[in-house]
Amino acid sequence: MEQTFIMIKPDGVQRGLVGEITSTFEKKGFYLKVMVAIRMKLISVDRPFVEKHYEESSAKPFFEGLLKYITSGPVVGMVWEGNNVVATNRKIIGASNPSASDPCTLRGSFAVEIGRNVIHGSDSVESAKKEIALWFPDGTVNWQSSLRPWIYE
Ligand code: YYY
Ligand code: MG
Repeated sequence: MEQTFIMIKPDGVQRGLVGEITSTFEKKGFYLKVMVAIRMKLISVDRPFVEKHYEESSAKPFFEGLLKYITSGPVVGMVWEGNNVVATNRKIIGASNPSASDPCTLRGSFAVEIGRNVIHGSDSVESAKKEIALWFPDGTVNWQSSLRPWIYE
């Protein structure tokens, strides 16, 4: 099954949105593959790590501000699994700029400015693989929900 990488950014952690964001993906029918107690990373990431994570944006004018923002406090890194999870989670997250995000998306509901947009989600299956390998080099937990047949045909 397809997997995606999700990061709750420092503002999402500070503002107490970890539970609500996680719950949104759970209720949709996706599976958290990096278990909370065992391996969910509540970590502060350093500059070289964030430079790698956002290497595609390294030439952009907002890159320096982005590095400062993402290294400003703890973040939560997660891997979610499900059919079409990459594209679906991007829709649930909403447009990069919250002022253009649909109001029923996470960014549309919880964020105001592009530089404090609460959450990251991989933008393709290929970048998801790259990001999962960067964040979780030891791999993810392999488990199956017993409710799976009620959500997946
Ligand atoms: O994938 P997504 O997070 O929606 O946007 P990207 O275009 O990949 O940019 C990454 C990140 O950079 C974005 O979430 C906020 C920040 N950013 C910014 O601060 N100012 C911009 N003009 C564009 C992006
Ligand atoms: Mg992106």
